[in-house]
Amino acid sequence: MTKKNTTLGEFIIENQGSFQYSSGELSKLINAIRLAAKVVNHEVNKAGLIDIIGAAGDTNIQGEDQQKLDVLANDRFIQTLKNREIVCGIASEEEDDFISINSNDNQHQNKYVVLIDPLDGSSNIDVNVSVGTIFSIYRRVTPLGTPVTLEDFLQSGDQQVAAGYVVYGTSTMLVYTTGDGVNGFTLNPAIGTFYLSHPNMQFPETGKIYSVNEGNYVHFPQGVKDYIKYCQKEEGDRPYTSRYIGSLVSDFHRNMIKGGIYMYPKSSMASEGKLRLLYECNPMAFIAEQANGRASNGKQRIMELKPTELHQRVPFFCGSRKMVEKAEEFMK
Ligand code: P6P
Repeated sequence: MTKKNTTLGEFIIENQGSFQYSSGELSKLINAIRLAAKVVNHEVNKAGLIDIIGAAGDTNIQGEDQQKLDVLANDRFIQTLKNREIVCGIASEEEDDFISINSNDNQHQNKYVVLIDPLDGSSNIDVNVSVGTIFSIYRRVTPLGTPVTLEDFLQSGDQQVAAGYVVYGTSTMLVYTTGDGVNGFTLNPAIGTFYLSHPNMQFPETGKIYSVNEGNYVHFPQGVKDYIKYCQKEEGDRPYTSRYIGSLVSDFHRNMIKGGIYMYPKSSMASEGKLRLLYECNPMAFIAEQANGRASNGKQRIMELKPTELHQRVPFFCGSRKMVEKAEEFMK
């Protein structure tokens, strides 16, 4: 077990050998994400001070108003990944199509693709509620040396080599996995260094927190309604507590530490729910499973799903294993 207060940089070097595919490229990739996270953190933390909050006057493919920080975070992560010359392709919530990185000949020799939600929960920015970055990393499946294709991005979550999130909250944390457990690093903003503060993070097997937008209750499928009523019933260790920040990364992070379930079900308003499979649900599912939690679409593991399009949505139930299993029972 790596000792606390190890820096992220030291941790990456110490654990590089344990990663079966490590050729240093993945370490460079995590380091690039570390740098971009610091830059975005700096911008997020002063959002109220300079004119970068509020709508950017544009909308993304999701039809959502792009907040200026969305655009800034997207640009920062894409630029950092391009400059480090370690990926051959990027897909982002803020980009209609994937980006093929082919600025010079050897770019195509890079074997990783990154899928990212650069600033999730951005509608919370103007009201000073925490937001997050979510990233997912795969090895490409098409031949090295050729431009990436959509096939490189439409891989099931079980093929991820790494995934993580940055939560810009009361403190800024980077939490990630390369398939060997989940570790959390807290940024010391005074010196711009991430320190290992939460080694080997694990979801408690069960919990007493449920996170769902109950304003959509009337539109939920009956099984979801029945599970919510189960959470609220005075029986045994219930009623549970309802905690919903409206920022996936924050709700997920709290529930991983305290125990709980996050739900974004389908509804009569959103036939596949709201969250995107590739750059929200798959990376959070990889982290959840690596932390002994569970992530499903209500029927099967999120990471088994075979994606069919870049921005597809899926219903999402994620958190303490026994709570997700109980919710699935109600939805059978
Ligand atoms: P609603 C933010 O837009 C997000 O993608 C997640 O971070 C968050 O949990 C969810 O949507 C909130 O959606 O419909 O409850 O406001």
